[in-house]
Amino acid sequence: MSKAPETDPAQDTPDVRSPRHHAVGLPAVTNSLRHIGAQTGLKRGLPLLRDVNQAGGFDCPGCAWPEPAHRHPAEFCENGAKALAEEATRRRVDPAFLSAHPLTDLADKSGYWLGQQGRLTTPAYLPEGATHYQPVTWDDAYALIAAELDALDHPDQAAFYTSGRTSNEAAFLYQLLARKLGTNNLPDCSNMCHESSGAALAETIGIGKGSVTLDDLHQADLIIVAGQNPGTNHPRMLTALEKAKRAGARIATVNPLPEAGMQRFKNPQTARGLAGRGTDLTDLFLQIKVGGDLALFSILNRLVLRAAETDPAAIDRHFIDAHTHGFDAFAAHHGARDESGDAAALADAVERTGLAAEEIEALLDMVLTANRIVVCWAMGLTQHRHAVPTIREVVAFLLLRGNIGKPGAGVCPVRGHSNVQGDRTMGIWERMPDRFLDALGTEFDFAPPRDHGFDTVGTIRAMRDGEVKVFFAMGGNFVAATPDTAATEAAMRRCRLTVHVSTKLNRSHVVTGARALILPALGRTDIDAPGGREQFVTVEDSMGIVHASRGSVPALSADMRSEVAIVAGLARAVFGPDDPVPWEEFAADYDLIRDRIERVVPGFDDYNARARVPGGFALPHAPRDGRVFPTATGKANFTVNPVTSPEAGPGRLLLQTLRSHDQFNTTIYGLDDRYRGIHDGRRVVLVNPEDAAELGLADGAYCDLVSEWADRDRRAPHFRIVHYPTARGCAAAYFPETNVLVPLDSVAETSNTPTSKSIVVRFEPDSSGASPS
Ligand SMILES: Nc1nc2c(c(=O)[nH]1)N[C@H]1C(S)=C(S)[C@@H](COP(=O)(O)OP(=O)(O)OC[C@H]3O[C@@H](n4cnc5c(=O)[nH]c(N)nc54)[C@H](O)[C@@H]3O)O[C@H]1N2
Ligand SMILES: Nc1nc2c(c(=O)[nH]1)N[C@H]1C(S)=C(S)[C@@H](COP(=O)(O)OP(=O)(O)OC[C@H]3O[C@@H](n4cnc5c(=O)[nH]c(N)nc54)[C@H](O)[C@@H]3O)O[C@H]1N2
Ligand code: SF4
Ligand SMILES: [Mo]
Repeated sequence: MSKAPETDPAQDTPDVRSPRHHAVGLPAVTNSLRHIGAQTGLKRGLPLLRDVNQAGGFDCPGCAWPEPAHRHPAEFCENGAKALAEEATRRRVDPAFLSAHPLTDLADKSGYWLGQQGRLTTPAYLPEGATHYQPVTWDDAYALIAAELDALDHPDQAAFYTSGRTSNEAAFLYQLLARKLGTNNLPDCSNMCHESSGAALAETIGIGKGSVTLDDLHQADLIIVAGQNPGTNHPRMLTALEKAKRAGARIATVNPLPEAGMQRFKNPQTARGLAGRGTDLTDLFLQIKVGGDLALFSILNRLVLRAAETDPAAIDRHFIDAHTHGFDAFAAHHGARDESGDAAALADAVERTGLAAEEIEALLDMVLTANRIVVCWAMGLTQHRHAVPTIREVVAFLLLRGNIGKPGAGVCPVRGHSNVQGDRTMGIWERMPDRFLDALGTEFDFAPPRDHGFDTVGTIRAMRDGEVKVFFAMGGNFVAATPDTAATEAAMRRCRLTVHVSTKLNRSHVVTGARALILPALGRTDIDAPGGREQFVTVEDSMGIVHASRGSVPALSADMRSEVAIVAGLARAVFGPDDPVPWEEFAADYDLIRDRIERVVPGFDDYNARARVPGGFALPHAPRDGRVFPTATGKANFTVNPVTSPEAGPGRLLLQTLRSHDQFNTTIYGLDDRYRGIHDGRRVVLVNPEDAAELGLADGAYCDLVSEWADRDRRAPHFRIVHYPTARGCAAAYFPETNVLVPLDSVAETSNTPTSKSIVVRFEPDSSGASPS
């Protein structure tokens, strides 16, 4: 019997040391250079490091953190360098590789191994029943897809997934292709990521994006970082936090884990950071129980309201009266003055958060003395059943003291992929509003479909049920990133055709429909010069700044195409020679695409001119720019969010699935998680020593993780137990190895985001038979 990919021997025996208490410093610099050296060599590596995140250069393909206006010559982090090395590698997956590796071999390899084989350099086709992918011409590939789409009973039997690296230009054409075909089935990675933020923000402030700029962060009095690990996932955010700190800000960190990056930052751009002690970032660390944030912000709001009874300045009454709706119901929900009620609410919050009452009061003191507050968050808040109410309560917290639409204050959901926010702006969403569809239809003279399409979880269910038969992915690694791995892989296998536009080999290429295609795309780092004329693309960062990105290094093969060219070529094959959309012209000159975007999407006036301004331009944001709230009520909405939190039950822990320092989502760069002291392996589960003692889990022992859900149990074998200072009652392990534990039907209310941060698990003896003796 073949070995399952999860039991890759390289991942079997992790070595565990003490966690670190500071981040970055010299090791980050040497690690960056090591990755670049190993993958790209100096000839490709040096131009990359020179150009990344510089005006005139290319946007880092890593996370969505923005660039400062005044750039340092080295404006990147260790994980940006790893992302560059991974993408710009000289290693290649070519026809020889594909003919040497039958699919059964590839299906047996770990995601790490697959990614390490190099860039995809040639279009590849897996005919029905074939044992190997084989080279195919671009025209044949397009014709195959067009024929399968044409054979569907209805366009809604196709789904078009997007991952967040796709440029604005490619994303705009891609959604046009799907909608002209007749479907809104445009699931994206955002459905698993910040969808909860988008849902909560759209309802409360009228726009699903963050309201702060880098300057706001620098000017804040108090920054609360909740459910986010910037030291690993947005490393240059530490520079912004350091700057804020030096200007007098205080920082409160809310996290079940004491993440090194939020403790002390050694800025590699300064001598102080490289050789000295660095900067202490966190003033108050609240080690919250997984899922306790709604309880925390709820009690905080109650206490702020209570403070306002004796000191009216505790809330911004003028802002509340002028700009908000629903305050009375909100205040009533948090109760009138009543000492026993307040005590009971506080006791309940202590129970649900695992925090001491004094810690909550310490945060309250910081809040009441701060005029400008920013709350930053990421997946620790969005991937829970009650994620949307949690974020609504965060918004209410900011509204109470007028902390939206003034300098130094606001909401800061920190986005993941480098253009995930831009993709949404371009229409990658299964539920785009009518005003967008109207403008798109007018511009391209067709009637876009109006029924909402499938999101990510909806797409998996539809594939499972035979309703979606053609799955097309613009980037990403759908089967590895989505929940319920076994169910999702089975669903994918039911498709008639699966197509992936990709840069690197991954698990989704080897778990296929009856037929499959891999289409090799150029990435951010690659020079894109169709017909010899160099083109640039644009992206939008987490703070709504749109700017240009131009590749730096020659593509590894002439057979790779830009995402724009791929969409345009496919669209021509699908819609035929008479289709009036000038697909070929778009593919030759991206300015022509930007002209169309300007006419369809608000905020892009003078797009081509402003995209050429170094540093780009800011999209309008009504709440930030003028305290205008385009909600249903025309005001910012207070909401009523009954307190709830997940319960594990006796003998169980709440498992959160998170990222190591050596990965970008499903892309594994290496097997270390340096800051947490984990080396040479990924199958670890972090457990509080006191919980471990109660549950009889010895440090270093191996176990199975078993998740419990209404339909059945799910098992992930062979995890090394690591005693670790996480909050009581909680555990942590890396995704994607643990996605097998996340039930497809365990999703957030409203946003339908998988609850990847609160999975009830029990521990059983290791069933893999692979435990080292
Ligand atoms: N190097 C690197 N960079 C990345 C990525 C990557 O994989 N690698 N991924 C990118 C993407 S797509 C995204 S979305 C972002 C993700 O960025 P993050 O959200 O920082 O990513 P996670 O590793 O999922 O970390 C979640 C953090 O929330 C904490 N947490 C978990 N549950 C709770 C909770 O209930 N409450 C609170 N308060 N905290 C909790 C965890 O302990 C952890 O510190 O990063 C982006 N950047
Ligand atoms: N359990 C659990 N599951 C999670 C999460 C979690 O915290 N826990 N996080 C969720 C989150 S926040 C997200 S965003 C999703 C991520 O889900 P995805 O976006 O689907 O996954 P990625 O791993 O980012 O995709 C990596 C692949 O994208 C391709 N790629 C990279 N760059 C490019 C490019 O420029 N163009 C093209 N065409 N392809 C490219 C490569 O082939 C690579 O293998 O995962 C989610 N899944
Ligand atoms: S912070 Fe994010 S965008 Fe910036 S260099 Fe690092 S990975 Fe790239
Ligand atoms: Mo994400």
